[in-house]
Amino acid sequence: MSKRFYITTAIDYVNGSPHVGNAYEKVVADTIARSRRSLGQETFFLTGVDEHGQKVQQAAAAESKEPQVYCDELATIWQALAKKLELSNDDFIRTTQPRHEAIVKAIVSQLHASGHIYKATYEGYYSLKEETFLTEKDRGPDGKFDPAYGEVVRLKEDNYYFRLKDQQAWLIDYIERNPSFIHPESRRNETLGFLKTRELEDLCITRPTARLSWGIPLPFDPNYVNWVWFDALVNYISVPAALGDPALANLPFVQSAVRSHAPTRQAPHAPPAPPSLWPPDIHVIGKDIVKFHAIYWPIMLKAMGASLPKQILAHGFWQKDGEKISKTTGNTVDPIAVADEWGVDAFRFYVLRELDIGPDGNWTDAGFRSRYQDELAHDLGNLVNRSLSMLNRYRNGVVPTASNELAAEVEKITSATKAHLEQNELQAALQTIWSLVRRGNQYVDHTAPFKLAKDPAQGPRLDEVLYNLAELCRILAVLLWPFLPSTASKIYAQLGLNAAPDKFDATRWGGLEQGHTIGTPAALFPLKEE
Ligand code: ME8
Repeated sequence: MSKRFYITTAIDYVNGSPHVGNAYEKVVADTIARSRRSLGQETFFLTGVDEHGQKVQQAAAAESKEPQVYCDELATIWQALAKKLELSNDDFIRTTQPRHEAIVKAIVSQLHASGHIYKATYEGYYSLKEETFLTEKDRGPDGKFDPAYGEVVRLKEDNYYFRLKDQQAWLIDYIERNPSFIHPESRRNETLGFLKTRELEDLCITRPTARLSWGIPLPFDPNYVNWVWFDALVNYISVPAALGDPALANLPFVQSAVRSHAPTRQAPHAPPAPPSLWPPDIHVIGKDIVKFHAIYWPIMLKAMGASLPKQILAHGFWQKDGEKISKTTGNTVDPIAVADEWGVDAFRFYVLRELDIGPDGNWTDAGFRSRYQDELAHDLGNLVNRSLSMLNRYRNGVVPTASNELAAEVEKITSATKAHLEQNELQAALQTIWSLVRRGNQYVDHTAPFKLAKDPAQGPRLDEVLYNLAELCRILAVLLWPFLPSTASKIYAQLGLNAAPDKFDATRWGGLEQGHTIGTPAALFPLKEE
């Protein structure tokens, strides 16, 4: 069976409710997944939640709840977000699921047995907030630890360590030989700079149960649980392994997990034949966790004997009104509330159109409203509504003889859009699509069908114009489907088409047939009172 395009998101900590940054990442990954499917690639899209670690244990304690009870409640909220955002994910991982825990345990056991993990005593500094050990090298020029580390305490503790020390050279070489491994280039340079100027320290991958109990137990030492990152990163491989990915079947940890925890196939919607997924094509993550994905994760995979992901795609951070998003100050954007008020596609459109994948972005309510009014309601909504309303009014909704007046222009735009989709250039793809939306409106203004309709001698010309407009709307639906799935489906329904607009091939001119009767036009993006 051929390998599917395998795309993942970071798994969110369930220590609070989702904000625009979490939702943006999921929408980016979903749009890429839908684009690939539309272009004919079999695709598997994985997202989920990260339930272990100190942050979650503390959040549960703050609500006087057992961690598992707390996680079950929060997981429901995050799954509802995935639904609300219309994510087309094929699976949803929770790191407390037995299928995941089995693989994490099998991996640490394998790495321990093969000498990649050893026990040692540490004495030094520890950041409670970041759950990480610090060294003198982590002090800034002023001698202090970065405030991002929060409270830093002295600690003496036995723990297990994963060997990173001698792994630097091959990783530098790998990143240099694979220019698209870390994208965008700024993050690649940052990672290479880090690797070339600092020596990697072995990584502490356990926490004593006396200090932190909410984690996956270390199978060979009951006094420890796995450090949350060593558990979380594994999600990307635990799901394919649990689904029976043939590309992973020969790895020792997969075999031992299957032996001790069979059956591991627990995904509710697992297809009958195990999908071939490994290695991942894209890990979509935020810029703050590049080190974990571009340094620790490849080294872990090499030690496990698994091949490396093809790309780490790091997006920027959202701010709100120029300030950091923070729940404590209330400076946040609730994606569910936005989707409820304006429709999910308005949310998806704003974040994808506003921000290219890489730089930081700034959410403003004024900016959101103006994109809604200008680009969605005025440009797109109007084009579709007037095109279909005129077809109804002047031709009883019956598609006239085919005409290809706009075919060449449309073909240029569709191939440019395709090229952008193949490069994951989502913002540029939307800009390109909007040039077609605007061309459509200009065509209405230039051809003035409402005037043509008054002159019976212009009947054939009116037929041409109406055909071109209806066909343009149909093609726009197909182009928009990865970005605005509901809107695309609504356009198809208004055109009276039963199929889904989910195959890029359908952008070929001439899909609407003469004599076909369209459905009922309705406003796609109703204007709101100020
Ligand atoms: O880091 N703008 O979880 P998390 C854009 N559990 N993206 C943002 C953001 C913002 N303001 N704030 C957060 C974790 N993100 C780990 C991941 S993966 C094996 C484990 C992004 O809940 C952040 O960069 O803190 C990350 O990609 C995702 O949201 C989850 O963040």
